Amino acid sequence: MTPPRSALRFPLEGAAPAAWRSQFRGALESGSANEPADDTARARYRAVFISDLHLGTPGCQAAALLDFLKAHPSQYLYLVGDIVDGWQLRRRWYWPQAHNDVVQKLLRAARKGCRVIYVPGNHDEFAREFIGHQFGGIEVAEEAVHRTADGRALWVIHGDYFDGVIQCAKWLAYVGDNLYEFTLKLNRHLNHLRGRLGLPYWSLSAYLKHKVKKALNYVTDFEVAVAAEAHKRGHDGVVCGHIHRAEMREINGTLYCNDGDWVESRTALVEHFDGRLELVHWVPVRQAQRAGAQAVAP
Ligand SMILES: [Mn+2]
Repeated sequence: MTPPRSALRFPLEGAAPAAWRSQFRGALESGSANEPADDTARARYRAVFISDLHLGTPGCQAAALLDFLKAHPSQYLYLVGDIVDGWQLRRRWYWPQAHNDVVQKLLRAARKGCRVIYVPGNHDEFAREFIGHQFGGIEVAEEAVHRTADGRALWVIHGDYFDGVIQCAKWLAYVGDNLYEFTLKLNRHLNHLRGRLGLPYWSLSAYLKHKVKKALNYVTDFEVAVAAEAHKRGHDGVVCGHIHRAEMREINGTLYCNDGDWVESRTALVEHFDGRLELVHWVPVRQAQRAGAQAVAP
């Protein structure tokens, strides 16, 4: 499957992008002073893969993500698409300080010698215009191949090229996106209530999507298609995101890894120095303290 290169357009036009650009420029320019001590720590992981941060939306769990990034310094950091949500920023401007902090953290990692590779997704397809370029030390690539310490070749893509709905009828994806946004809103209120009752975080939208999409066999079809394409291209495995379902398993002899998302499940894929891959489900510090440092079921 050859990804089409059409319909690449900078989606942010008008007042919002001016604000975005000035904030973003600020993020790019400031920073060399007052570097926190955590950056001088040695990398604890060989590689970290994250995707579907959806910065620029209220659903993005930026504070938790920042904690995760601080706790997982690495030699390679792959940003596997849907990092900034251009679709939603175009509709409504939303860019709190925590989202700036995440961008700062990524730029700082690149400055400190971490190789940061950004593979844009469908929500940040505006970044596909910058493929082959780099900004602040972050390389933008249409796709990448990561070689693990134990010699495996992993194809790194966002995954939206495999999504028939998005590829064939973009308007349908937009409608789905609005519904999704509503579910996330409901989810936040629900979890606010759960928090007051002392209950751990529970993802309504993850639950619904699990039920609905599983029923439609969407997830399985996606996983099988991505793994098959990776095999066809001669890779040992694939790392993708897009469907917001963290997973790591062999599919017909090819390793399929999905690093999940930072809207609902707060998940990442990490590679240890011996080449071992692991899915990390990040529990926010405050919540971990409340729940007695126990992992929360998805
Ligand atoms: Mn996506």
